[in-house]
Amino acid sequence: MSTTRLQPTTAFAASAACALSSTVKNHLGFTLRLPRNNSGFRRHSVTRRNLSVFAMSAASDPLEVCVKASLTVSNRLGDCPFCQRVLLTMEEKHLPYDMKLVDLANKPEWFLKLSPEGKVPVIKLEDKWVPDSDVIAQSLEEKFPDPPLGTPPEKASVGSKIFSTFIGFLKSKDASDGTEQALLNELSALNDYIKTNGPFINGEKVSASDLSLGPKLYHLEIALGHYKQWSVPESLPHVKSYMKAIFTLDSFVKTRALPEDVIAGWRPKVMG
Ligand SMILES: N[C@@H](CCC(=O)N[C@@H](CS)C(=O)NCC(=O)O)C(=O)O
Repeated sequence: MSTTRLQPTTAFAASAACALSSTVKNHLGFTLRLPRNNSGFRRHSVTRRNLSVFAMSAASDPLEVCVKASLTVSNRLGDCPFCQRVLLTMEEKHLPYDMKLVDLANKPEWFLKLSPEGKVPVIKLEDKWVPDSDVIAQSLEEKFPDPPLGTPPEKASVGSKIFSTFIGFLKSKDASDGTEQALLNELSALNDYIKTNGPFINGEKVSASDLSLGPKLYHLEIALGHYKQWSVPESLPHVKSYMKAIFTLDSFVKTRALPEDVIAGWRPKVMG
């Protein structure tokens, strides 16, 4: 098992303690569920002493997360956009984490035991291994609400068809089958949306929908550039500025895949 311990980009110890303290503040007066050894949760009535003890504990106990390993470089994060979404969420919430790199071409027994479907990402929360980036992002939001990353429901589906239309176009062998136009229609809708609501989907601040869409747009840019010599047209400047705004976040730079891995990862789909 390859394990890589990462600290969030910022001074995590202070900020995570801070984040948990304010989480706790939001709940003052209630019986709380607070982290124990990173995995279990047990109930505590709130006292000042408990707060500082458990804020420290949450700051120093990394979350365990299984992610795809690189196909091209040993002991490095690979090219799964769903894994990057989870890592981005933890980075933006200043949560420390331990990455367990999984070779998906040769899944080890220990991994299949905790992820019977054989998929990444999976994360250990309250002593249970939780799969699926949608579920994981939601769970992290509930357990670590500060800083809040939720996207309002009416904005949550912005850009949600881009990934499937990108894959359709990438796999297409017929230039006139409409797959390029289908992708352009979705990107155009995003362009209009960002023009009036940007720079991010929820306005000034990055939110959960950006952390889901950003890695997919990264794959789109690299894979279509490589396999189809295609790029987002100049006529969609707000998509371009949106991509730049996400791709230059410290959290994104820290968790992005190597372009070579993105290219290698899509090869079977393009060739198949
Ligand atoms: N809906 C899942 C999709 C996860 C997924 O498909 N992960 C891929 C890697 S990008 C995987 O683990 N595939 C299994 C395999 O390649 O054998 C999520 O959002 O987490």
